[in-house]
Amino acid sequence: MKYLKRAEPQSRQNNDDLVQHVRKMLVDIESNRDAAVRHYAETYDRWQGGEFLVSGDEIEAVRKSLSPVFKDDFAFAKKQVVDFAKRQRDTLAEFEDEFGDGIVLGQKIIPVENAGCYIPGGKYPLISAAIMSVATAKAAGVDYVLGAAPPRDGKSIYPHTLYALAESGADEIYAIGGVQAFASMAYGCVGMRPVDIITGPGNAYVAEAKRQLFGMVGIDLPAGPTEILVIADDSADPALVAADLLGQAEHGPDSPAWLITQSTSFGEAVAAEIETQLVTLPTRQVARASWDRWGEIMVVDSDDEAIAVSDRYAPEHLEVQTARNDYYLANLRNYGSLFLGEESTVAYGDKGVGTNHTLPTGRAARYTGGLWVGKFLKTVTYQRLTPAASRQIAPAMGRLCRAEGMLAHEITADVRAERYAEGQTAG
Ligand code: HSO
Ligand code: ZN
Repeated sequence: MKYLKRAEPQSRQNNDDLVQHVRKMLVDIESNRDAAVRHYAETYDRWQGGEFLVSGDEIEAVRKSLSPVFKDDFAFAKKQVVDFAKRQRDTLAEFEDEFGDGIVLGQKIIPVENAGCYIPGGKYPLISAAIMSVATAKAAGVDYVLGAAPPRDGKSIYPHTLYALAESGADEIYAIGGVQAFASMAYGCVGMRPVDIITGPGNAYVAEAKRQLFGMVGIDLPAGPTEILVIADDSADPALVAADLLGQAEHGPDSPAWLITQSTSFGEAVAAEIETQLVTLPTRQVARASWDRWGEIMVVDSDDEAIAVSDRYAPEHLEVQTARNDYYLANLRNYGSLFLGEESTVAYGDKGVGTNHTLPTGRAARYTGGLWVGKFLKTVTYQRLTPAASRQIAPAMGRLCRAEGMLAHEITADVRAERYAEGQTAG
């Protein structure tokens, strides 16, 4: 493999200060609860309101204020995501079966009871993020879904985001941002129910808060800066590939965009196209910074080498525009979501073609897929035995307990062997 363009070498960041800062906030909120939350909201969100809970009247007013076109577009995206999520849920099966005479084992799928879904403010209000988390949690059957988003101007949530949270099925919506939002959801502050799982992207502080709260509550994914990798050959259009790379580079100055191709001339054509498109791109400031710093163009010798390199990057989003897309689908291993052919593009996935847009970044695609109904569902198991089956397996189970020196465990098997001994009746 050779590089036509390579990312600038990155210096290792020491994030001890950030870790400590977040830890102090969480400890403070856990002990001082609403007073601490209010203090951080006033400091970081310039909060000037009273209640953090958004009223039904405010939601109704927003509903009336938005255009019918936006509402139709939103309804389309939500339907796509919900239909796909339900289809995924249908693949998860409960069962009960006999595993040996009289040994009945089963699996049940049970939704989490309470979920907290956060929508960040930041550079762009990610309206679609409400569908991806809230509507997915509801499709999983979560009883209570709390939506949270930071207030703009210290007062209210961006109207489109508020609408999106309400329409996606949030049971309650709170105008609160950052670490204090996640801590409140986990600890149950400012009137919130304490939730069982917290989801949603955010800045480095939010990511660290989720990491520290994990264990006490569940989390969706450790989502970092968004990434795109494109595998393309000479049959692809360099202008489309360049547009798709810049499409994700606009997210932030730390969003990498990578291209893998077997054709040097194609790679050069994409590089030239990117320069041309950057001249007129309205968000060029961000996209330019991220492309210059993180962008890469790699030339490989074969489809298999393209697959091997791509699997090493384990990209969040992977577009394949080649003459052999099915070969790639069959053989690629590590990615969050795959976009096959020039007709599909990451922005469709981002906004609502139907697949979830919360996906693994930073090579997490090696070990997990993205957010989906399954993240809000628990696969639990149960067992039931006849007296004869209990008697039958007791000796082996007991001996295994003893081999580990776990004698109280062994007794629980021994007493059953005795109780269900042939000729004895239970009771
Ligand atoms: N690409 C982001 C999601 C998004 N982009 C939503 C635009 N809107 C992470 O997958
Ligand atoms: Zn995006």
